[in-house]
Amino acid sequence: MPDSTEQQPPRRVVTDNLVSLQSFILEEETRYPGASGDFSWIISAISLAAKIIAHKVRHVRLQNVLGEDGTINVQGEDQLHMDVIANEVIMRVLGGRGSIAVLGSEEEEQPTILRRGHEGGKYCVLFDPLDGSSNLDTAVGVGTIFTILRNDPKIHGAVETVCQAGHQQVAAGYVLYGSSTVFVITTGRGVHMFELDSSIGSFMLVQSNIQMPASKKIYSVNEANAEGFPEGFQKYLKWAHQNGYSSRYIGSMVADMHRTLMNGGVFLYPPTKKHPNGKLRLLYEANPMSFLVEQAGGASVTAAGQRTMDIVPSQMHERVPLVLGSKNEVAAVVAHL
Ligand code: AHM
Ligand code: MG
Repeated sequence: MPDSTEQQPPRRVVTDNLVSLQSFILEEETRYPGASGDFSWIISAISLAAKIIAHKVRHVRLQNVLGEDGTINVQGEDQLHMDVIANEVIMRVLGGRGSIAVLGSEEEEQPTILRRGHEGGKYCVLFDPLDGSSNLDTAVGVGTIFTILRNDPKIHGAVETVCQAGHQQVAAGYVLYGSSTVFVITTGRGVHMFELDSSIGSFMLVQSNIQMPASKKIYSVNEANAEGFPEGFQKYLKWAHQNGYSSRYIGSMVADMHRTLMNGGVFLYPPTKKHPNGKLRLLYEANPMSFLVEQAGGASVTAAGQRTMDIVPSQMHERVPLVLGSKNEVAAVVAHL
């Protein structure tokens, strides 16, 4: 037995621990007694898919995967090679995870049922495989957006299963393939950011509990559509012009939202002549971003001023006009609507 009076070496306190996405999620799961580890398997699959897509995105020219695929998706949009590749990668990686019941993608008309009823499957995953892909030919940042929902085995249809209000999300996040590749996630306990260290193949924690500034005089909108915006949005823009606001618009939602999350401001996609319900899809674009923004202290509403995450969807690909970002900036838009 060591003598307890013996002098111990000084205890070292490490405050700048290196934490991978994998270990962060495993740690999160230990907070839920009886957790099976299924959830961390799904996040680990998404991170694997993200690494494969990040590699492809970085080499689109060398691998000759720029340009159109010659196919059209359910939204009537021309699919690019990279849309199809990113979708296939996520489908193949997530398809092997036993805890997933249903997968839904922007690129596919119907949700894919992996297992039902007695076959199990606790979760559904919905995603936009490569948001902003039309920017790839100019090497602008693009991203993958995802949301994880619970599967209710009592609901029979796959579409009905995934048509859940945003406040029911279990987790949501995005991966931005920009000048660096970052993975931003919330499980309802803050927003955390990981950066891909490709030399070791891991996403490493670089910022936890991200909080966005409550105010920042920046709006992000495709202002070329302004004539078709409802009057309230036009009034807001006029007010912003008169009040010293700056404009930033990349045209790639993940990149625009990442800047908004980190620096503050407001991102808008109002109804336009071409898209009377806005362009962005509720289930796999608006809801995940809204969950992240609310967790970071911001707000997200529709053109009618309703909380985005309270909308009960009726279709997997439905669109919603969107206003989200810093709390006070969203309030300033709403005041004009
Ligand atoms: P996508 O999912 O087909 O790539 O379209 C969504 C993208 C968003 O990334 C971006 O915010 C928006 O379209 C830009 O639209 P617009 O060119 O009308 O401004
Ligand atoms: Mg998209």
